[in-house]
Amino acid sequence: MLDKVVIANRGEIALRILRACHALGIRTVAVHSTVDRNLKHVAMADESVCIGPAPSSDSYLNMASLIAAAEVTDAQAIHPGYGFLSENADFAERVEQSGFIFIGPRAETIRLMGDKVEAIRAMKEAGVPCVPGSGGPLGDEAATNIEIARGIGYPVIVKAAGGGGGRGMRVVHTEAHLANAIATTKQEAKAAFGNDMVYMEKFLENPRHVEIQVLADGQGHAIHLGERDCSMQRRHQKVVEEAPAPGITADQRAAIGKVCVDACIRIGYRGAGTFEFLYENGHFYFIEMNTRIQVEHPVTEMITGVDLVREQLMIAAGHPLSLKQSDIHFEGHAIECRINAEDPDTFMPSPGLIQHFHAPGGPGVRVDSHIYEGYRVPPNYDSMIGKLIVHGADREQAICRMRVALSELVVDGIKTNIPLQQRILSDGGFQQGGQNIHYLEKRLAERKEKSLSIV
Ligand code: MV4
Repeated sequence: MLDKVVIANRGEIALRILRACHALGIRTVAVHSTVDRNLKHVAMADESVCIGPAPSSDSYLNMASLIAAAEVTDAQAIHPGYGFLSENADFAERVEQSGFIFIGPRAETIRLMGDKVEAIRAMKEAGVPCVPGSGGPLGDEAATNIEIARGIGYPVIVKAAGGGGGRGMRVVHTEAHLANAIATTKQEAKAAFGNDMVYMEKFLENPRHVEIQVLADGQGHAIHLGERDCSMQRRHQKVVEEAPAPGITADQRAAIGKVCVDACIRIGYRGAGTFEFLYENGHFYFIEMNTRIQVEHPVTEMITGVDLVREQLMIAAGHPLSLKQSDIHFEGHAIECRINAEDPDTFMPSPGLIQHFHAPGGPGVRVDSHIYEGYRVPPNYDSMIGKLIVHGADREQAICRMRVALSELVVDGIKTNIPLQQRILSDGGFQQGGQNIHYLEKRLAERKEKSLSIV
């Protein structure tokens, strides 16, 4: 087993990784910025290293400092968590070239999935269903691009190969707007990602976001852990996630799961991974693959009983997967509410001192959070301060448990989105289940209209 791991992250996921390490008897090194010396996992880690000032560009994104932290503490491996350097192929490469284990896929795999054109090409080749599209980068010839769009049928979406997660995309409804949309998306992509390559897909108007969790050992074994529905989102930020996805049958799950597993084996995937699909009219369409542990991984853990971070550590230590597909059973329903330090109506960040904190409890209730009374949420990072996760025998029970848990949860001193989460869990459309990616934003827009109206 690994003997010492550097946790190259902060907040709740750093704490989550620390817990998985300690449960395996692995010693931990917390790295933190100057404003983060009071993080809970820093106090709990076996060792800690200050890696720089508050701006993440000078600390959590500073590759040299992170590798130096591994060197001075004589650690064996680096866990990148999510965000920051977790999907940076150059970092993974530098970590391994410095003689440490990068807890994640091979750098080459991260690089492949970072190029959305190449990722789609590889997945299509591996038999994964993709959105009808250009099947490659768009060239400069207007007539050819018009032909491609006609072949796909409007509306189409132009996406940057270097984008992902909602950055660098443009919907085109008519031929008259095509050339301009391509040119503008290229310019933006060049500025944002240093790569002006773009591609085209059929624009699906009302899909759901359904993703498949996989684990692979890079030694020829892979399994899937079912799907999550992440359609409740605002501006590409997920707000509520759940597993399983409402309405997906066991047969559908097994079929799309097998497709993902086969693709993992084909590309020699190693570690935890997520295949992102758009789901519309009973069909799955691959859009991107994430090569990191994801924020919403707990809902999968709750319905499968598998500790995904433990599995990441075991795989990184070189163990072949100990779980077979036949060991994976799906039980009940899990929901996760992201808890953010932000105004529940305006979404403005609300950092500051936590004066009172009470965590909910009871059967099937899990709190993944690093906050405590007296902790000050710094203004420098993402506003997520924790996740509330519940499990129930079915979706209805999970919703009931989440509503009770939200009512018990107290975070005083700063504004949080807890009131928004309570409204979502009480919403008829959410309770019905299976809403598409536009549902939350539509409901929020309706509410805003009503609050502005004097009648
Ligand atoms: C799409 C799409 C519709 N059709 N691609 C946004 C994030 C990035 N991962 C891909 N995204 C989309 N790609 C086609 N061909 C709609 C979206 C999209 C979306 C996807 C998932 C979750 C939320 C979303 C919100 C707006 C648009």
